Amino acid sequence: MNCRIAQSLSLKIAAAALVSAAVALQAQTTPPAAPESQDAKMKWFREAKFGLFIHWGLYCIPAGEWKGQPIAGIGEWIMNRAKIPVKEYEQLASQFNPVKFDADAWAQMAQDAGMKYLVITSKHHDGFAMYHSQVSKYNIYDATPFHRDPLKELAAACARHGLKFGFYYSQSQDWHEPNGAGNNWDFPANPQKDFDQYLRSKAEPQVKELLTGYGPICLIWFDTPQMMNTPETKERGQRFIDIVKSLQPATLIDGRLGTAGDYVSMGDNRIPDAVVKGDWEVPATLNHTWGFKKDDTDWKTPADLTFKLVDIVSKGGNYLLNVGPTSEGVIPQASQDNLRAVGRWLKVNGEAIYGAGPTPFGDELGAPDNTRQDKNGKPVFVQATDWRCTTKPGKLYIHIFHWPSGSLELAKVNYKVSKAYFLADASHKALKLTQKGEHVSVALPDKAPGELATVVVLEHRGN
Ligand code: H79
Repeated sequence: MNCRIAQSLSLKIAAAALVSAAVALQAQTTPPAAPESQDAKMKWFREAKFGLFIHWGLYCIPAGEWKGQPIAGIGEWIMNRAKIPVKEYEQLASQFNPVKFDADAWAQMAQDAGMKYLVITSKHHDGFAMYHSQVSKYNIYDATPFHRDPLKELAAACARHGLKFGFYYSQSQDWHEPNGAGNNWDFPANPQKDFDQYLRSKAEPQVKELLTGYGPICLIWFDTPQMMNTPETKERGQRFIDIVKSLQPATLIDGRLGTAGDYVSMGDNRIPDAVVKGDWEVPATLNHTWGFKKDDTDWKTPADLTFKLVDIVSKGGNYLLNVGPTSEGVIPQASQDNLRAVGRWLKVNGEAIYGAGPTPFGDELGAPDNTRQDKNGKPVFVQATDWRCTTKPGKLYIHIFHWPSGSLELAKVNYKVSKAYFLADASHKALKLTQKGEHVSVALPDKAPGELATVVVLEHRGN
């Protein structure tokens, strides 16, 4: 090669390398622009309605059994429930080699299920990081034969599939660290710990890693805010808020930081009885555990899952539904099948879910039974399950779960309904409709035309 050309070429390459290094550096140091308002920040979340939660960690190896004994309770708590010493639990890492893990297959499944966002455990209470952390060697890249960063692969796969990507991070409990909350079988009890030492040396720097190395993070899902949920300890939560805001101001913070986040997290598997205003989410399981347990095959049915999704949306919330992949890196087949069944329903009926608002009614949700009291002395709420209503401007979507004979009868309809049709009917053929004041009647065929739930659209004017 001509020497001058070679020289200028290598100069160009050097210049290009400098520019790309500068761009990379800029990406690291200049945070993306903050959303213009809280409404703008929440927009995708309010549209999404349905997300995939993934609990994956070392606990999927024992899968609910320790030294031949089944350990009761949720699978990811096995270290705590069986009081497994750190030195023993740590050894699971050397066995963790989930070679069947396929990030695109997981993202594809979430997409098939009609889910719009995915939230995965980057570190659960056991303290093991499921990504390549520089802060602690106790991570899937450095401490296992797998020697890959599955969260990096998943972030890329989600981007390819148009899914938003977020992290669960257990900020308070860390049973691997002497000063992390929760482990009192190897270490001193919580009040004797130097909790801020743990926060500053592990949790805070790891959250920084997660918000810099994995592209746009739609939300960060903190959990169990022990030692950071009182007025005196609020400052600890604020430090996490400051980190998130400085690195990715568009990232939402869930409701379990200990300090108010961007939305409310309901209790695990807790669906409220009535409409709740504001932004909220129900984290929920498909069986009775978050992390994989080989003996738990008590799966919720597609009909139940569809009902719960519609129920939650009709009350104004989001549904974050969990899978617990195995130690091979596979999402249990029953979980996949049941989620895909919901996805097929959503393919037809998604208009009534994504971006939909809550019911204007409320009586269809159920009523308290004043003759029976729960353990708090409150009347037991008896849920009704015949139908639910979701809304968009000019439209009521009536999701029918128990098919009535002859007609759908709705009282208290405060709108002038102009047309009724099945959402599944692309031709929008009008159903026979009569309205007398606030009473609306829609003639129905003998059998439900749809599976899982049939949606009748009522178009209206006014209000
Ligand atoms: O990540 C999932 C759970 O591991 C986590 N939140 C969801 C999203 C969670 N952490 N703590 N809790 C839920 C409450 C835990 C309650 C129990 Fe237990 C754990 C009941 C049985 C095992 C603690 C230990 C209370 C009794 C024994």
